[in-house]
Amino acid sequence: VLPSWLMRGVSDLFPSRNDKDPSHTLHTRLKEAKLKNRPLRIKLGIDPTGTDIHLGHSILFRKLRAFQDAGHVAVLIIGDFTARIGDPTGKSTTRVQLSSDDVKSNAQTYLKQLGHGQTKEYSLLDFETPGRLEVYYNSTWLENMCLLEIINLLSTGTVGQMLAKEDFGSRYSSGTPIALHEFLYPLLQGYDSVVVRSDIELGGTDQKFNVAMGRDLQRYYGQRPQFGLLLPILPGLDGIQKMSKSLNNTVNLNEDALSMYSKLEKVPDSVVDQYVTLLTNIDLADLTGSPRERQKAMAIQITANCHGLNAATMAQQNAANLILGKTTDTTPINVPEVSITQIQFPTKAFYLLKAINICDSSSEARRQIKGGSVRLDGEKILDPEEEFGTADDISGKVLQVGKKIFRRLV
Ligand code: TYR
Repeated sequence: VLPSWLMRGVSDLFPSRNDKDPSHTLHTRLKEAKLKNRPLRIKLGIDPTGTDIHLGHSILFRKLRAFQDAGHVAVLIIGDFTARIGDPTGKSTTRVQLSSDDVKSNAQTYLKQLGHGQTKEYSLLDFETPGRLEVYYNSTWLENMCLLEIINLLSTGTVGQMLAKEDFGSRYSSGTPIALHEFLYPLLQGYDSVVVRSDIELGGTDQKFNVAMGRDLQRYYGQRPQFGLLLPILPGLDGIQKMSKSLNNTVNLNEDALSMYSKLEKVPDSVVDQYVTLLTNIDLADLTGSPRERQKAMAIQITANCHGLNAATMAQQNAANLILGKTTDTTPINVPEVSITQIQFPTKAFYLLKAINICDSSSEARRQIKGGSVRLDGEKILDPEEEFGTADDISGKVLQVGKKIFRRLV
């Protein structure tokens, strides 16, 4: 009975029913909200530990946005304080604590990527409609918490409960140190829920423990506990491991349309349905056609979400041209890289072609250049003796020979 936009892609909703009060389901809370004309408060916290937001993160923001569009209040928590401790979830060792400056500048780039300063059509979150978004930095209340309050917080959990959390448990049994401050992380995240009076907390499936901690603490502070709405962790472009910057299998929100499209068009068939469900509003039943067509439809829609349909269609065209070997008006990506670190600069164009093994001999290289089939970032090179002064002059550019050979110089 829950709306389909709400349940789309959801892997866990808890509690589904409260034994003590069976009427207390998310359904009833939504109904009550409507009746009293009091929107629900949907919490999503993000620790600004890096600079880029990727599609994996965007699943949660899309869900948050769906709640905004349905008239609820998105409560975005920038975990500038929690980021400094680092969420121990999924980690096998204690995390390095970040400096407050790093965290502050990361937070700014996050807000920009979420669409701060843009109209709501083109941004991930609705920053525009009054009353639909509250943004908090959790250092506001966590930084100056007094010891007494911290002791209160600590008194609500037990060591056994902490060790039952999978990552702590396995570290404890394998003798990998757990620093005491790491136990504070779930409690601080839970305390955030108390401060913002959240009704629903969104998170990845790995956040169940932390979200449940929020429920306990809200109860302790005399509030109605939040619901947890958990969404899957997105597999990365390899289709196997989770999307993560450290695994180099991400698509970042700030990538250009061509780069985004070309990466997405190539994800393994096995994950296309998940991408469609979690990152678009396309109905899977409407997605007919060959696996290749389905993949393209997914890639174009996700690219369009970030860049608009025009840019996405153009990216699709450019990507196709790239494969056919035509030149594009945009710098191609996903071309094999070749190192130019061994080359002595200044160097001449014909020598470059030979040095990176595209041409077997200097004379062949000269011939190719004179014949007009060599381009650097789309621009024809016509003089074999053209000189490049330093590696910086050509580094990052794409060298093309004929219709099929592309190399990115690095
Ligand atoms: N622990 C969350 C994560 O790593 C981030 C978070 C931080 C969530 C503070 C909520 C919160 O209140 O994804």
